[in-house]
Amino acid sequence: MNKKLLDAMITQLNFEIESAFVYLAMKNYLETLSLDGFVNWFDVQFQEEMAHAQKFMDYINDRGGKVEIRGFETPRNDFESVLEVLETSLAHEKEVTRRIHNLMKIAYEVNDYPSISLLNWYVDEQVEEEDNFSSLIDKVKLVGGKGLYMLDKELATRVFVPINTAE
Ligand code: OFO
Repeated sequence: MNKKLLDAMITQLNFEIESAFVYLAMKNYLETLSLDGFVNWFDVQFQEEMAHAQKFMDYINDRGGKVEIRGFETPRNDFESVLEVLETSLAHEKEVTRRIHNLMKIAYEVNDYPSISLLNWYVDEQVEEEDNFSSLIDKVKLVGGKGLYMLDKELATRVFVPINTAE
């Protein structure tokens, strides 16, 4: 694999792991509010991010590259409200999207067609990731404080679906 593309992909897989820990910290903040549905939803989000990282790792290994696990920033552990958690999440996903698009740009520069094919999956996934959080923000704004309990029940039903069967 092209060295620049491989390095950018390794950076991205580490950012996916960092994303997992961003959501794990949020999950533990939500535990303090006893919002079990939100806790479940963010736990699934944590698992999804680890699966995103794993998908990159499997691909790099398949292409004969060497994965490196790097350090990352301590995630934010305290928030003012559920809404702030969700707005921070949406901003985070927009940053992930920007990075995935940049990765795709490099894959095109070096004409790496298998990587372009792989990255198409992530481009589509990011549309869903941003939509998930913006819909949740709309719902929380709509129901306000009292309706949060009902929304919390709805979020308790989210289950983690492994990537291969989700495709
Ligand atoms: Fe991996 O998509 Fe969210 O961060």
